[in-house]
Amino acid sequence: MKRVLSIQDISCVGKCSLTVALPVISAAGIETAILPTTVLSTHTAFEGFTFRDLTDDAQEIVDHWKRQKITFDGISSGYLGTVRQIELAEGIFTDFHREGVLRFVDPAMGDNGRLYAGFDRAFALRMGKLCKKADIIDPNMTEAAFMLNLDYPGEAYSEKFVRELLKRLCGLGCRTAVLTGVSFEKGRCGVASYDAETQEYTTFFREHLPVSFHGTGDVFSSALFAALMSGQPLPQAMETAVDYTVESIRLTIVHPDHNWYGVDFESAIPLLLKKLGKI
Ligand code: PXL
Repeated sequence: MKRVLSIQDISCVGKCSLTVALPVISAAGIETAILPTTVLSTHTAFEGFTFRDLTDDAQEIVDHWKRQKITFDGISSGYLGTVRQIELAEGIFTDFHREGVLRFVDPAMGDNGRLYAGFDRAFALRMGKLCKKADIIDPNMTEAAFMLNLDYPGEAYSEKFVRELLKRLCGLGCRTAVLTGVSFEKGRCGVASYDAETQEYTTFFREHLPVSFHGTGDVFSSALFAALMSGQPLPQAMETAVDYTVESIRLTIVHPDHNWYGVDFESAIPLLLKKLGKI
């Protein structure tokens, strides 16, 4: 069984970061080790959330793994709450790298043109530097713009702009960039990718559900990472992750009393397993 490491926070309530990555990647039949970098009462869209920084403990945990000669087949980072946590992730991507290890960075920092609470432009640029350590990154348009120090383009952009943005993202130092939340026509939404080695540009779109939920980026990136670790080539992994995310949203909104803070990714796991050829 493959073993991967997921580095990000635990938001105790909120359906994001580790409470998504752990069940989704495990369901895909991959052993999922975790490194919790912060424990929050909820994700940061709630008012008055608590924030316990675990960076010092996390470093001790990593040092123990090194003494035990523990290795990983894939390493993924998500929301990181401070610059020190970015440095911690950078060290892990360096020290635990071996031939064939997939290094995945989801620079989870913002959405809809705005950074999440507690982040500023300097933090976003620092996250951009972490991407140098990655084989693949999957920002949304907000995160891409902030990492590249560009104005947020809003919803009016061309395909040419997206192609150029993807090349610039690869210029951060990763081989592959996947841009999420891309839409070129009303009613369709999906992802676009660029592989700097093969120079291949790929897109995948589905119907755009007219709603917006926290945590969908984490659902997408967990499924994309799981699909790639399961051996799916990038275009197929993008399809798996988009379809799983859309199904999670669809199954959320069929319940009129659904919560506002996260999607029902749990109910969509059978579809993920089908897309991965497990059932
Ligand atoms: O879903 C990304 C995410 C992860 N972790 C925390 C967050 C968010 C988004 O708001 O606040 C703590």
